[in-house]
Amino acid sequence: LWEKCSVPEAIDKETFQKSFIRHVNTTLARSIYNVDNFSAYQATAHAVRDRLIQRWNETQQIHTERDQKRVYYLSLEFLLGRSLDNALLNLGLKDAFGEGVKELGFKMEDILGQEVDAALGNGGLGRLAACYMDSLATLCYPAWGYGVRYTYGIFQQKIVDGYQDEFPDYWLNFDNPWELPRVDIVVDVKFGGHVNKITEGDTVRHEWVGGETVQAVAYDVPIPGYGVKNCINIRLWSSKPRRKFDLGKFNAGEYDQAVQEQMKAEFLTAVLYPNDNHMVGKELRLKQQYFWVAASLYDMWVEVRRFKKSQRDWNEFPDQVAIQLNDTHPTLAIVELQRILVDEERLGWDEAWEIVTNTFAFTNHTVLPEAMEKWPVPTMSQLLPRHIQIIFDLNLFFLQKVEKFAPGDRDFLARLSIIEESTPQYVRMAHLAIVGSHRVNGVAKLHSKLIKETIFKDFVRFYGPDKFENKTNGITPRRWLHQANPKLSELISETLGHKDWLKDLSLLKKLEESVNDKEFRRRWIAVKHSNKVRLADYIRDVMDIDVNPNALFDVQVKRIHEYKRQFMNILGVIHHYNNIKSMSPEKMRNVVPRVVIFGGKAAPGYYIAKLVIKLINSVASVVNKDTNIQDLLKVIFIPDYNVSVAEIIVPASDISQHISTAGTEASGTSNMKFVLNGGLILGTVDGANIEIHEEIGDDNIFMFGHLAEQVEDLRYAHRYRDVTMDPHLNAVIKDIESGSFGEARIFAPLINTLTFGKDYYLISDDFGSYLDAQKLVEEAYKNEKDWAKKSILCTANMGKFSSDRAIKEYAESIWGTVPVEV
Ligand code: 26W
Repeated sequence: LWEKCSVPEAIDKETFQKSFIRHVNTTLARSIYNVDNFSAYQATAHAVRDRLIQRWNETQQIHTERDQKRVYYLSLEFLLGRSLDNALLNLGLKDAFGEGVKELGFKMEDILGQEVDAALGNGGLGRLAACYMDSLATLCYPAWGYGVRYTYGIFQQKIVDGYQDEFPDYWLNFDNPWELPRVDIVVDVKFGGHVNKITEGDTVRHEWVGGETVQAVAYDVPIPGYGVKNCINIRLWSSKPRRKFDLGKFNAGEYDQAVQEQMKAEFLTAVLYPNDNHMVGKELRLKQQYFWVAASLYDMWVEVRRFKKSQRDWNEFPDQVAIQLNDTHPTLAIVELQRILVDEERLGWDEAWEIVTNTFAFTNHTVLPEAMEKWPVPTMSQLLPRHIQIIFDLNLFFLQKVEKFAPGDRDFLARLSIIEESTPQYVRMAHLAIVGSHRVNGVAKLHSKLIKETIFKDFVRFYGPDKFENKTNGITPRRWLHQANPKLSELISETLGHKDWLKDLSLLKKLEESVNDKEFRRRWIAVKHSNKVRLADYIRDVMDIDVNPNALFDVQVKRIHEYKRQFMNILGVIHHYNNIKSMSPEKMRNVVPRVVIFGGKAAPGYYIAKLVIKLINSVASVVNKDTNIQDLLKVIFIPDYNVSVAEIIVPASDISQHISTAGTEASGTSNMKFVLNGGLILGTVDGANIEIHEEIGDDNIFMFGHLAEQVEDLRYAHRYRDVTMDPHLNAVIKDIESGSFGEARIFAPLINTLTFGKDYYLISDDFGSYLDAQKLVEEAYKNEKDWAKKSILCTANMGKFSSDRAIKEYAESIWGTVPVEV
């Protein structure tokens, strides 16, 4: 019966159409004569989901049978975007399903466009987690992700009068076919209460009692591998109240109070905090973190109990389980595991700690001081009274070792301490994460070097350098080339004669052999052009502005942040605009028409970042209607930048900007996406730009600006000496101040960051070389043939930046896990 009931794996058009119609009838309860695009999306999604679930089941079963060491990737963010197209491609169903819907009177494109993004993340860190899940599945590792099922993802951005406005992202409004609710998997998570110290003979144990309990309900999101049957899982936790509501109050007629507890509990996972690279110490955020971490560890515990039955020794736990901490957000997991082992399993402290530290590894994603998580001790004592005791004990034992290592060096001790001795005291989460992990890694070569020399320097001295590693980030070529750029994917596969490159990106290298093939170059250029037309259409649809697809598309899309210097970009645009305006008609003929495209969200409380958005839009509204400059310059701010918008923008870029102040961008991953799609980059000597440069060579990238090792001195000069501002920059500032782009007083706080603010991000220092680099870009673009060669060589040399390479490195040198293929 089991065999007979199984959903057919594939494949052919008719089989798909049957399941499509069945879902229209049963799942959607509609007649086949009443199917709009959205219903067609739902029916298609459910037909795919059936097959995903089958693979999911099989994978989980086999991974349980084999009982190999597993990886658990703990991330407070998974920025998945849309799932349908990705699932169709990874399962190899795209062609059959495409023909199937066409015959039924639909266009696959329209159907795909119905899906709302799963936007459970802010930016780099969340999207990295999503790419890593794709690689873990594709490479067949026994792995799970654990995260939070936010009711509201990252806010939706609208631009009103040039300003950013935020709207709630109620992504679950309609049914979500990509999750499997596990109503039977419910974990109690406790907050507050107090700790009883119980002495039994000469042993002391602690009992955490009282407090409130919130329940965590599991929702599973299947992640299919590409070209394999493996389908792994992301388990997302949603909060709900333990009791329905207070019946006593309800019966007394106090209805609102009766449901209060319920509402409070549901509030816990209601919203994703929209801050990227900036710590805001909200108590609810700490509660989210513990809630998620406690539920996840308990859930892994089910596995552990399974092997407890098999009489294995506790010391083997780290041979069975590897837990990767995606930044410091899940650091409480370290404390929670120690608590479980000591208080509940009654292991000795040192024995427990040995197990804990061998289990965890920690990835750092930023060096910005304002992004470092630290929590006030009083807040933590209230919410997690037992955990704060454990943290203080851990710190005591840790500092005793430090004291032995550097006797009498009180400053060293204070710098390393997990507790910051201020009023109030704070728990430094990064310190806790380092002390509780066996491995710490940065996300690009420069970043990993910098953390060893700056923020974690003292830890390197204490532990020695071997605990600290580099794992340069990567991106999945399945979504970021095959799916986002189907035409280029096809051209590559045809040229190489296979699709194996999608699983081994280093095979792209062979494209180099075609670089002098004129016909190949022509087709390469044609693909880029059609992607630019696709973006131009999108811009017309959402903004009602026409842009010329033959112009140079110059793109900067990413979260808006001072360190990323979108401000420098728009100041450069003003300079360029004024330059064109001053030209004679003959000179104008030499100017390459340019469309400068911006996109990205600012954290709602980040005043300066929001002003940058306003300035961009103000400049756009002046430039775009200035007929004197013909069509030589257009400025576009694309609203609500997200994963699915990125999939349209990335393949269409000629040049993209990654221009952070040296030493501030840990890695960047969109830089990799652009270059993989044959877009050149204009970048600073920062993050992964450096390694991209190493791979693709001097001729195919535009690098400029000061180096990380110069930054400290430059900042010192701004602070204590008179530094003359770059003259071009000065002229641009004067222009803004004269009201050329609207009321000058609006932008005064922004301009003050350059003058009174001491230009912390060194815009003045890099402005001259930035303009020079832009000139080189313009000159190079005039030579279509050479530009096409550069573009091809970019793609051909991006093998290193596949997330498959990154995941293999993690598996081999940190986790010690091996693949188990279904
Ligand atoms: C506590 C507030 C907060 C929230 C998010 C602090 C820090 C974060 C993230 C770690 C910020 C982030 O996304 N960092 C980015 O991580 C990417 C993936 O490694 C890198 O490519 C980016 O350079 C880095 O900014």
